[in-house]
Amino acid sequence: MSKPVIQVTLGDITTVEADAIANAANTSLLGGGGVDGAIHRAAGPELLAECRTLHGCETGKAKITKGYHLPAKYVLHTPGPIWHGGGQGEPALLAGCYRSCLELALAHGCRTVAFPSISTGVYHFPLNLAAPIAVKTVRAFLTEHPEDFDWVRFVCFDETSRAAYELALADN
Ligand code: AR6
Repeated sequence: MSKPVIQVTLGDITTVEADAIANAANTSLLGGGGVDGAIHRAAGPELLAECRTLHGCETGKAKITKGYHLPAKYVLHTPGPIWHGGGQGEPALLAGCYRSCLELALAHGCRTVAFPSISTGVYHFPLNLAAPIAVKTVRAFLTEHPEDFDWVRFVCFDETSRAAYELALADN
């Protein structure tokens, strides 16, 4: 088996054919704006119905649901940290999001996983700090589990994000 690869693309994560896509959720897991809203719209109302059974999720952790009308089989819902200046454990919490999602993906036999840029939208985590944390955490997890994944992809919604993740991938 060849080594799993980390990719960066520009696009809409709701169209990605992966075993699992991550959702930058909030702790209620009951939907919202941004990528969360887009995922719920594309998945259909069954997604919210399943989310209601989960009773929320802590920041930095993740919970899994089916993907319903999405091309992805599963959704990994993870509430990222809201940026408060960096002194409230935000970096460790953000790393926890990526790790928790990959742990769940592994437990469910998902070999292909796509992530949006967690916390860098309305939660205002600085992109230049978030991208290296994301890349480093994913890379460390894949190194620990070299046989279990084919690819992990960062699906960026704008060119600025794509450039930040490309840079982080090249630097790390
Ligand atoms: N595909 C990929 N990325 C997307 C898409 C999409 N379809 N739509 C937006 N993005 P945000 P957060 C990008 O605000 O900062 C919600 O209301 C977006 O451009 O979605 O973690 C939740 O319910 C940005 O780069 O997530 C929470 O309350 C990135 O996704 C809160 O927002 C994350 O932006 C979470 O805030």
